[in-house]
Amino acid sequence: MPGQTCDPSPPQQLLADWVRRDYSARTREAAAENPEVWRRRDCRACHSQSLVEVLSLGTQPPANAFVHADQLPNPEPRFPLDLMLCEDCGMVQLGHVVPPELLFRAYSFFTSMSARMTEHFSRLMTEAAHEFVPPGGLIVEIGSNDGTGLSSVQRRDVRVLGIDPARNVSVMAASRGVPTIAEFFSEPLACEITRVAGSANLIVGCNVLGHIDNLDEVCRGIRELLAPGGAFIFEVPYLGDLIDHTEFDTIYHEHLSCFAIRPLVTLFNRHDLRLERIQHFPVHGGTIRGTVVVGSGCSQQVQDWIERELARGLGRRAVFETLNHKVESLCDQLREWLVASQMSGQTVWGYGAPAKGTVLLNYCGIDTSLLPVVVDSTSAKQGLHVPGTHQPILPPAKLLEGRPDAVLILAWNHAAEIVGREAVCRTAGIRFFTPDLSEL
Ligand code: DWN
Repeated sequence: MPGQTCDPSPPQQLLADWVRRDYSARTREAAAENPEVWRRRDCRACHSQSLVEVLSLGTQPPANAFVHADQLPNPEPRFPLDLMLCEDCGMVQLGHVVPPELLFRAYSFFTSMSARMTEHFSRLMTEAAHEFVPPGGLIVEIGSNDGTGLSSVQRRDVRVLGIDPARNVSVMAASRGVPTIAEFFSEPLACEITRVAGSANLIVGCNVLGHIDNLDEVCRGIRELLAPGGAFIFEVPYLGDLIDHTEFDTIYHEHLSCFAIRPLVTLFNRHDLRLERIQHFPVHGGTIRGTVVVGSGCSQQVQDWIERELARGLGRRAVFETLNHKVESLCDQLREWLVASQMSGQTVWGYGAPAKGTVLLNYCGIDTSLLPVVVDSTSAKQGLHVPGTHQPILPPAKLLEGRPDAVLILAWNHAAEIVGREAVCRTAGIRFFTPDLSEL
């Protein structure tokens, strides 16, 4: 904020005022950038050019670009979805970048929609604040979405600040009392926050590193913003789980990187950052939480993870040859089951319209003839249609009216929560399946 003198450590209320006054005006004026997709030629973690394609999901519409009924006859944008492997550091990444302005300015995914995820992030914040944040300290969350994580910080003696480029979710966060800068995280923004609010004792970024093309910029921003003795805690879906459980539907344009530990250490070390601790959680199909501090190398615990990755060949092409076969067979089985259901007069609906559902339906070619309807509890998605395959999205309450014979849980990472919520439907005889055709 040029020309303004700032208390280096303003209280929470002043942070809220600053964000409201300065950033809401700026973001309202921000225009969409050039919508052209571009091809990345070097690795996001180490900049090697030894990139080889290991899986192609063809061309797909952006997974969260839900379609209004009056737009259905119009052609949708589609972009290549090819997974590349860096043969030097083992980083797995998309070959094409869809402009982030197109993907993230208006967002239809809200962290608060899952009680289980809300609890998960609340625990993360409580534990991390206890470990790293002194009284009066600052927590900054990158990709803070609707403020679910930061609003769960119970301590009144710490300040919180969210950063998220999606204007709609930033407004939701503000209504929860979380001042949120509706911007992409960058080094200049980190400098500005440091100047205005002081440095951060804790920086959190959950399910956000994979969304960012320029990871060097993020690391430089973290280095700039991090207070001495502070930590950056991140969560990302783990590549090992993607491969073990054939979670190919988590590959979409928003997820530019699929992380293993080895390339993460390569990336952080290039920026004087040290991966100190790794924890593994079952959420979102298998997630790793990393704790990063200023320094070099990595801890022995992290090194052990790397040894295990090397032993199982995680950064090698052969692993992806197997993955390709597993993807094909999962799709074939799923289609055969849907066709058989249709032939025997049974109806199957989808449950959840997650981004991963768009990939699954489009890649497997499951249109409205095989799966006529999808239900989802997110009101922002209801009334719209799934990108590419065009299933209408209805509220879950419609299940009991429509009485399909079976439900395919597209949001399989929330299967337990969904089945618990829809106990009445199961009692009414509706059967619930995940995409690998396990019945719940
Ligand atoms: O990184 C990302 C993550 C974490 O979340 C993204 N880029 C976008 C998003 O991915 P997703 O859309 O695949 O997320 P979910 O969490 O699998 O989406 C779940 C969907 O299911 C939501 O649309 C809400 C819906 N749902 C529901 O209808 N009833 C979820 C629950 C728990 C329910 O009970």
